[in-house]
Parts: sequence; structure tokens; C-alpha cells
Amino acid sequence: MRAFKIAIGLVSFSLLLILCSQWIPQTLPQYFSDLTGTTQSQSHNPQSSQDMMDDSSNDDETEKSTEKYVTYLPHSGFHNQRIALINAMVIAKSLNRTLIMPELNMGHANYWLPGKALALQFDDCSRKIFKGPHRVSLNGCYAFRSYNPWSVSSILDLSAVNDQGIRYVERNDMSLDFFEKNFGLTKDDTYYVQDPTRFSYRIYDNSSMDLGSFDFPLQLSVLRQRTEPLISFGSLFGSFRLAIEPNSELWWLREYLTAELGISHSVIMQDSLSIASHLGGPGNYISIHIRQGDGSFRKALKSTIVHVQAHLEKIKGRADPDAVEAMRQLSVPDRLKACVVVNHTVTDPHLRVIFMATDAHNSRESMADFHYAFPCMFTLNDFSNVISNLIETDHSIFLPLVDAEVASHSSRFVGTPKSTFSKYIKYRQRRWLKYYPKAPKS
Ligand SMILES: Nc1nc2c(ncn2[C@@H]2O[C@H](COP(=O)(O)OP(=O)(O)OP(=O)(O)O)[C@@H](O)[C@H]2O)c(=O)[nH]1
Ligand SMILES: *[C@@H]1O[C@H](CO)[C@@H](O)[C@H](O)[C@H]1NC(C)=O
Ligand SMILES: *[C@@H]1O[C@H](CO)[C@@H](O)[C@H](O)[C@H]1NC(C)=O
Ligand SMILES: *[C@@H]1O[C@H](CO)[C@@H](O)[C@H](O)[C@H]1NC(C)=O
Repeated sequence: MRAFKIAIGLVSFSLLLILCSQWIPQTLPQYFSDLTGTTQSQSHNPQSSQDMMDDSSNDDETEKSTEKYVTYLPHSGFHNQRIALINAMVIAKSLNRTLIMPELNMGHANYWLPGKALALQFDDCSRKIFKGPHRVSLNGCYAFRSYNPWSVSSILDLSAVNDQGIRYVERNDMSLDFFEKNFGLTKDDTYYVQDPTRFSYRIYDNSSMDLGSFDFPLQLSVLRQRTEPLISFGSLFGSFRLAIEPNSELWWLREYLTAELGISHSVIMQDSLSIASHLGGPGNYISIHIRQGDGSFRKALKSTIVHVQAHLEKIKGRADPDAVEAMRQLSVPDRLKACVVVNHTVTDPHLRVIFMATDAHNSRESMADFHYAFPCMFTLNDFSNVISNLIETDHSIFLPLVDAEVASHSSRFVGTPKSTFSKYIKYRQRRWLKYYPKAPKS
């Protein structure tokens, strides 16, 4: 796949070299003319798009030329990308357009930039990064130093998208001329929705909600009037991006996709279910998520642990400090076995089996008190024999997804306030719980 991308990159790069030295500076400003504000609106020019289609004569041409598309630009961590993707799917459904889905970046997050700048950065950096057998770090592409794109369908289960009748195609190339090369769509065929700030448009479905932290409203009913074959958004990230009334049709669609769009990568699933079975099987353990690695989460670590621990302490049971102390004496592997066979309904709640998903590298050191209080609490590190396949094949980027997946198969989950990673687990855990009729409801 990488080789293929490199080849595509090289071909388009040489084409660009031939065409571009004059073309880029002259055409880019127009290419991105601002169409959302007070400036002129461009109408679709059927002539030019027809010409494009005629070049590649083929039977389903007419269908292609009447299809309308919507797309957006991704950024930030995996869970934020997934939220943006779900927002885009809801918009595509509402506008009855085919969603052109960019790949998921599983590497280090690239940051938000205004749409225009982000499109240019993707074009420039994705080409530079895949230019040779070794990634080269080049000017202006520091944010892409570990850019690692995977098609959405290789990571997430899209069957719910299909059963909702949402049409999509996958975009495997972030160059600016992608739409022209693949769909014959030029800048004249495109309506650009600009996002000069990170929270610019809030997208409304006839809702009376206020703007919150967003700058201006954008009505789906107005977007529905656009005749251009392609509507191109900048960022669609953020849980509050769509202003849709609770219990409205689009609200249910978003809830449904949020619950159903789960991780489907087979190696991730296999490792996760193996770990879940060591923990007593799906629905037979408690899970928590402690996010503490950066920014506001680092500052909030103490209060996060207090919040999570308060939930864990509420679990009913008969206090049995001697049994808890005896458990502490065992080595971690022996303890795992012992914790799983203890009859939890009659013992101390501190002996419940707990899986902790966390971005802490060594929680047994950094959260020693917490582990001491709950000796039957385990983390991914305790299953190095299971995850060695991912580590040894250079796929450690998937470890957070294994963490999330294991945590999703619990009987009860407590997460980190405000974390999108926790939100993902919460939706998935609730969804899976429906499949475990005998899971303790405690
Ligand atoms: N292994 C592991 N990594 C985690 C965990 N929680 C967070 N991380 C890391 O931190 C990143 C969190 O980023 P995302 O949640 O994807 O995106 P974000 O924009 O930072 O999301 P927030 O959690 O809302 O800040 C993940 O991609 C992981 O790299 C965890 O429980 N286990
Ligand atoms: C939605 O779009 C498809 C494909 O362009 C078209 O066939 C269909 O009639 C549209 N549906 C509605 C309700 O407009
Ligand atoms: C939008 O909301 C208004 C009032 O809130 C209502 O009268 C109207 O029917 C709604 N339109 C649609 C398309 O739902
Ligand atoms: C666990 O303890 C409860 C309560 O005493 C009892 O009803 C149940 O049979 C026990 N289960 C097992 C597997 O021992």
C-alpha cells in the first residue's frame, strides 16, 4: 500500500512539476476563494465538468455527473477524527450527497488549520512524507512527522453506514487535484465552506440551540440549495459541531453511528478478545479509563482518579481487608488468575476484576496507590504476551485501540471526564452490554 502511494505521489508530483511552476501561484488564490461570507457565489459550470467526463468515456458517466459530493479535512487524535467523520456522515445523509472520506491518521495528530491552509498542508506534506523509502522531515511538515493514514474501512466497521443508506467513497490521496483526477470536479464545481477559526461554523438542522463557542450558524437547509457538485468543508470536528435537536431524526442517526461505528481491524479485535477472556470474559469485569498524558488531563489527574475511585468504592460487597491483603502478596500473573476465580458477589469490592485503559506508560509506578487499593486492577502492560504481535511488527499505534476495545467489553465503565477516548468506550460499552444478558448490573 505504501509503495502504491509512493508511486501515485511520484506520478502526481512529476505531473505537477510539469504543470505547476506557474500554475500554483496563479491559481491557488482563486481555487480557495471565500464563498461562505459576503463574496460572490460561484455556480457550477456544467460545461466544464461535462468536458472532464467526456475525456474518460465510460458507461456510467451520466450517473457520475449527476452525483453530488461532500467532503471535509481531518485533524487531531483518532477519537476526534472519528467524531468529525460521524458529523460528516450525518451531513451527507441530510444533504443526500456522497461523502468523500479522507483516511484516518493513526500516527501523531496533525493540528487544525483554516481549511485553505490545511488543504495546502495535506497536499504538500502527504507528498513529501511518502516521497521515499524513508520518511523525510521537511519544512512546514513537522505536524506530519508520523502521519500514518489508514482507510476508514480498514479500521472501522462501516456496516451501519451502509444500512443507513449513506453513500461514501474513500479518498486515498490528499493532493489538491484529487477531485479533478477522480471525479472531474474543478474549483468551479466546488462550494468551499471556510473555517477561519477552529470553532467557526456550527451546523444547524432547523434548531434553536445557541452558538456556544462557535462563531456563526450555517443552516443545512441553505446548504441543501447549493447546486455545486462538491461541497468542501474545512474541519468538522467537535461533539457540538452539529446543532441538532435531541430525538430528531438526525440526532438518532448520530447516536446510532456513534454506537455502531466500532473498531473492526481483525488483529486489534483478536488481541482485545484474548485479553478480555483472561479477565474473565466479556461482561465479567469492570473497566475504567484514565487519561493523564497531556494538557488539561495531566492537571486533572488527581481529580480524575478521585472521580473514578468514588465510583468503584460505591460497588456493593462485604469488606474483607484480609482477603485484599492476601491478594496483594501474589505476583501479577498469579493474582490475575486468583482474582478471576474469586466469587465477587461475596467478597470485598476491592477484589473486583478491573481493566484500566490508560495512556500512562507505567501505572504500577505512577499510580501505585491506586493499584494498591485495587489489587485486581490490570492494564495492557500486564498482557505483554498478547500484544507482542503488535509491538514486534511495528504496529504499536494500534495499542490505544486495543485498550479501548478491551474496556468496551466490561459490565460497567467509568471514564475520564471530557475525554473523547472515554466517550468512545462509553458508547461501545453500552452497545455491547446489550449482548451480555447475564452481566452483573451492579
Ligand atoms: N494506550 C492508550 N493510549 C491512550 C489512552 N487514552 C489516551 N491515549 C492516547 O492519547 C490519545 C488521545 O487522543 P484521542 O482521544 O484520540 O484524541 P484527543 O484529541 O487527544 O482526544 P481527547 O481524549 O478528547 O483529548 C490517543 O490516541 C492515545 O494515543 C489509553 O487509555 N490507552
Ligand atoms: C438522493 O440522491 C440520489 C443520487 O443522486 C438520487 O437518486 C435520489 O433521488 C435522491 N433522493 C432524494 C430524496 O432526493
Ligand atoms: C423548522 O422549525 C420551524 C419552527 O421551529 C417549523 O415551523 C418548521 O416546520 C421547521 N422546518 C422543518 C423543515 O422541519
Ligand atoms: C457466589 O456467591 C453467591 C452468594 O453466596 C452464591 O449464591 C453463588 O452460588 C456463588 N457462586 C459461585 C460460582 O460460587
